Amino acid sequence: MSELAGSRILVTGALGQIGTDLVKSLREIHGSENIIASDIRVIPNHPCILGGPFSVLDVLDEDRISKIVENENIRVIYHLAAILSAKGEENPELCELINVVGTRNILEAAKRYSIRVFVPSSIAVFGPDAPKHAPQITPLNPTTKYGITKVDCEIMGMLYWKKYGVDVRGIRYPGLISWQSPVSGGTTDYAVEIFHSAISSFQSYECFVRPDTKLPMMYMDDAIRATIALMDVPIESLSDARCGYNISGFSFTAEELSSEIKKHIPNFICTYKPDIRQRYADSWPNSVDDSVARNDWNWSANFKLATLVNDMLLNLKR
Ligand code: NAD
Ligand code: AKB
Repeated sequence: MSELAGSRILVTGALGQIGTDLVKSLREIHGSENIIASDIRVIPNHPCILGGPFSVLDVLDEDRISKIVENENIRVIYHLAAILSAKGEENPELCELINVVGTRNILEAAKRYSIRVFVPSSIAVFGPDAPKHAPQITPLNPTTKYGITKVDCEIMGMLYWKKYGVDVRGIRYPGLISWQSPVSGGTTDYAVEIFHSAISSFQSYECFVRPDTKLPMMYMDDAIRATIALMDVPIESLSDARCGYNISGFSFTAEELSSEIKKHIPNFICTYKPDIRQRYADSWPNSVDDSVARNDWNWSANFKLATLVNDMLLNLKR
């Protein structure tokens, strides 16, 4: 049985891409009533709101965080509220505020109430000087504001663990591909948008990165499995990578993705018009080495490009 069985769990930023899938899985495992979904916005009829308890929560509001934690007897937080890379470069001050101050507020609550916390990191922690197959340990010199906030949060997480014993855990997610919610504000969004365009009546997509752009990617099913597994693993298994484990799904170029979709939708046409997001993508690695996660908590991905494309198209068409 899960070590966290019966725990009351808070998810911040729950109406976003990851939260939509994570809340559903957590409710299946722990019971709907034990998972408090929260977000700064309300989307009527969103599955996280219809499927169980939901609270409006701005992670910049420390008092409200405390109130929810106390009232709901929260033992675990999945802290997903953030501003992603593309939106973060448009508004770096907001990115720093939400990502860094929001995370500090959550870590402070975790310290005060002895809560286990998941704080996601990203492949955006790597900069152009990191090896293109990024190891777990390498200099982290990101050139995006978003990447800098993610490095800050990994460092802050380690500080709260080492100084205060707060059980902080995190994963450097690759670009995530999913069908249950729309995406916006990220650089890897093209790998999701392309599917929506392919099944539309236009059967065409104008991709905002070059065809040879190759990034680490992962299907959401694998990402959710990794997240829940990491949060459940006994604390002794975790190493100093605990706040930012590399995990690898697979890597493909934009052109390889388009070709795979074409196998299912022969009339599909992808054209390429790189914009500013190309620069962010170029600063990130092509793939990551996840041997530390494999070793510490037996991580391994299930989905490959062909199975992902098949599953995405099946679910979106439905
Ligand atoms: P998302 O943008 O889809 O969702 C983020 C959510 O946070 C949104 O619903 C938004 O309303 C909410 N939010 C924004 N400001 C808030 C505030 N002040 N208070 C409360 N909620 C607020 O993001 P996501 O893709 O679900 O990402 C979740 C986490 O995972 C982020 O930390 C992100 O950096 C990380 N991550 C995501 C990916 C990916 O491909 N999706 C990859 C790497 C890392
Ligand atoms: C983004 O593109 O900003 C995210 C990420 C890789 O962190 N998907």
